[in-house]
Amino acid sequence: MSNTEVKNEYGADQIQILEGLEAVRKRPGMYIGTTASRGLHHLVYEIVDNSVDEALAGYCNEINVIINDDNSVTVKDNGRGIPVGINHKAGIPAVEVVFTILHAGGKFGGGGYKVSGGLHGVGASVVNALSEWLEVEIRQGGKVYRQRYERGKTVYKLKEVGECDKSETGTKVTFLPDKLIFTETTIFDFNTIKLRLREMAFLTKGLKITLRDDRSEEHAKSLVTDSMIEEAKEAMEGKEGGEEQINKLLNRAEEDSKEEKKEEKKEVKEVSFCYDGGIKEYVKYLNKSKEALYEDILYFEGEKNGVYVEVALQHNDSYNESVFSFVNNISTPEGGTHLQGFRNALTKTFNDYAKLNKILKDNEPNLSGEDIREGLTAIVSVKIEDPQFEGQTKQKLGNSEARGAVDSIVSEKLTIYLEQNPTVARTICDKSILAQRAREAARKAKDLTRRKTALDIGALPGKLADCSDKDPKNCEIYIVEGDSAGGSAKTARNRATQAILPLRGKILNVEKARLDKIYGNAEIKAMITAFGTGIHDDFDIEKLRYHKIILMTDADVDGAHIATLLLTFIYRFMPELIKEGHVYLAQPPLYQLKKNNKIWYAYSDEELNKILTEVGRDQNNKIQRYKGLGEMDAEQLWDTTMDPEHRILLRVNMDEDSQSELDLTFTTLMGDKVEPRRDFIEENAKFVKNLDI
Ligand code: TSJ
Repeated sequence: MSNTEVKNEYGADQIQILEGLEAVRKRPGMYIGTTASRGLHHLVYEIVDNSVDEALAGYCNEINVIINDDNSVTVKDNGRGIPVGINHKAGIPAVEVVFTILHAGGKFGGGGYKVSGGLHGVGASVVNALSEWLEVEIRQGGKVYRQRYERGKTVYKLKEVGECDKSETGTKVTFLPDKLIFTETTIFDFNTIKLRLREMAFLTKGLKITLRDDRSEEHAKSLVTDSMIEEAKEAMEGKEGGEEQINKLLNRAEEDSKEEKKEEKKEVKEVSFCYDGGIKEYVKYLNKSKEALYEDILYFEGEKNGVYVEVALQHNDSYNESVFSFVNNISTPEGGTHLQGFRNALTKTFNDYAKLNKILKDNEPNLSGEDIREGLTAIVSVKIEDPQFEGQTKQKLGNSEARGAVDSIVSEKLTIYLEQNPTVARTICDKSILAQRAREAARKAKDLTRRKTALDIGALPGKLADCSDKDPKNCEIYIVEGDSAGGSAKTARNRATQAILPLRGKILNVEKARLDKIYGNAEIKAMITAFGTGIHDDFDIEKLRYHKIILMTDADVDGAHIATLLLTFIYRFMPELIKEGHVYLAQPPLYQLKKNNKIWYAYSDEELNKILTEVGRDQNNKIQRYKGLGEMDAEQLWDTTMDPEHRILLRVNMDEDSQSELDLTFTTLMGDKVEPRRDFIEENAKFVKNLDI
């Protein structure tokens, strides 16, 4: 059936519907934030959220996600199936409403949900609008129904295509993201989707989520073909902004043809997650590379004023707080009222307990929230009917009823728990009191650094060779391992824009040290004062003195370890520097090859082999293996690693979508336990090589 016929049948209403989805295609950013890789992945989460809602409503316990060979994605659940009956308001089947009317989604189902997930309220219709095509198949009442849409427009009416067992119900959606919209990439990343699905599974106890990658190697890479371009030109004929989009596509096609299609060995890619313990297992997972202070994982749940609250927590022997909060299964990295309620409850309940049981004397100062949260791993998850998201990135919960609900449920149940488990209670109180003392000592040490920074220039560390340019945008600072390499770097540098800060030996592992020790550490103090931003609450990115912070360490295992220690420090104390893309890793070469007075540098064994093949493997080749930066003279260091014209810098990235995973990365790499670290390094060999977080 053609679109004209649809219009005739449903009249003015339908025209408005089509315009609605056109708006999504015109300004996709308004609906999914970005049309880069992140927005692309949001399409998948958006569809999966609908199935998770069905699971939360109690009608679905299995979701399968498949990345197909043509780069389309299939999401299938065993729920009730989207209703196929006519929705009387719209005059079309409810399922068609879901896919063609903006902001419809799950609320159309009649019974409806108490809780609607959905990324910031964006629905299935948005995914439909931004897909080249989308097909939905529903099993309900012994029948199989199907409907197809292209770029948001109905291709044929919902039709019955077969029969099935009555007990077999569910929804299957397959969609192909539109290359005209996602001009940067339409290639899904298995790992990115995997992390989100694991999080979903942790947050929805008992739900089994499977992810499978059915792509052949060739298709796992983005390849724009001639036929795609032809098709795109046709579709964009005469459209506003069409030319620009076509050009982007052409550029991508060019990039594709340039890039060699590397042969990667492909293993079977299927993962499955199911956690009957839900967030309790999440906390266990996050603490797997740490020493827990007690065996129990505390778990409280309850409902109050329409807010369903779930909290799981356990302390470990580290000094970091790893608390992650969620609303309707959506991560809230900026926290909000639910997190405030949790913190209030924790502080109040532990102080009451400590005073009542004389662990803390009446005349002693209260434990601060930070003291109690030292070494705490926790998940705070609330489900609420009408979540209000606030803040710059809409990642902060605003509903005030959530504060009270979490506060009272946690206070009440934690009080009972502490009464019944005095040993655990005592352990946490003792740890908090130690934290309180350390914090007091740290405050004194920190005041010292702070007073010095107020004096600014005069306070800069003695070892720092600063640059003369005072505009941070032009400036970079090299953090260099070892005095001798530091010396070479000082000679080699461009004095106008490049500052050098040499560090001596291994730097302090901040995962394993209390604040007083951290603030007392000379290398850390030097970095804090040189960067100029301050840390934690005092952090101010406007005060950053260099827009590039470049970590330059030896290209060996020790060097990689030092780089990781430095990154850990920056991640824990000034994460914004990483988020804003100010942190880089220098890439010194591994080899120098000399032949007939010509010099080549190789940054990997592979590259060395390539050069050798090109220049010939003669006897008179002189190959020097650099064991450390110190073996290079100033000129070599400049040529290979510091000259902005020739050097390679790796920018350190941070995947904001998966905060808890990143936290785990650092604790695993820097923690005490050897087993999880070895597993991690084996699983993530790439990370250790590139240190790309
Ligand atoms: F929305 C969607 F298209 F993106 C989508 C929805 C995608 C996928 C893969 C699944 C779903 C979905 C929707 N799974 N299950 C449901 N359930 C309903 O829509 C539903 C079923 C029955 C009733 C009822 O009250 O009887 C209500 C609803 C909302």
